[in-house]
Amino acid sequence: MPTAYLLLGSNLGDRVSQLGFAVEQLAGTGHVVAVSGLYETAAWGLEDQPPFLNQAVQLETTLLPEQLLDACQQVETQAQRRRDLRWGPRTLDVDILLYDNLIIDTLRLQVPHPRLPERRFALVPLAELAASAVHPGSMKTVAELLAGCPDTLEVVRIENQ
Ligand code: A4P
Ligand code: MG
Repeated sequence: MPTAYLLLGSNLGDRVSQLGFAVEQLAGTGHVVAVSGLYETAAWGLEDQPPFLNQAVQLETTLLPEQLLDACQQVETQAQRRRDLRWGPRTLDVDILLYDNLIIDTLRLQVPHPRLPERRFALVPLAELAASAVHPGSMKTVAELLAGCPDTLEVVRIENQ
């Protein structure tokens, strides 16, 4: 079965519950093999907003990439996610980081996630689950991407589980 790595993010409302809700919902779309710890990071990109909690999820699924994106967006909608500002605050964001070793570049979906190599908040939780997975864009491992990541925002594991 194909393996996807997803990144959950939340910086509005009860962040921990919303990430838990997302994992529960995703379990209905395949087999959740592993989840990372929860990591807190200041907002990247649009800085004037509350800090994010992020978590990586390893999912085995028979959904094709576009179907998985549909499922991710459905989970966001169920968490009352509103889409008004790019990179703005959100109750829940579910992004596809990797899907097997596929490279996808359509209007609606880019995999690997195009900003993965420049985001410590995504690489740190992903490395907890899949440090030796190869990023098919650069052919580097996740650990190598993390070692070369220019992002200086501190990613802190929170003790909540
Ligand atoms: N899309 C294309 N490829 C993908 C993919 N691999 N996974 C499209 C998910 N979606 C993908 O996303 C916009 C469109 O991207 C979708 O309709 C889909 O067709 P969105 O979630 O509606 O909007 P967005 O999230 O505001 O935009 P974007 O550009 O996806 O933002 P990012 O990259 O998700 O960044 N700081 C910290 N510390 N932690 C965070 O989690 N997240 C963001 C959002 C900014 N700063 C952050 C964090
Ligand atoms: Mg998103």
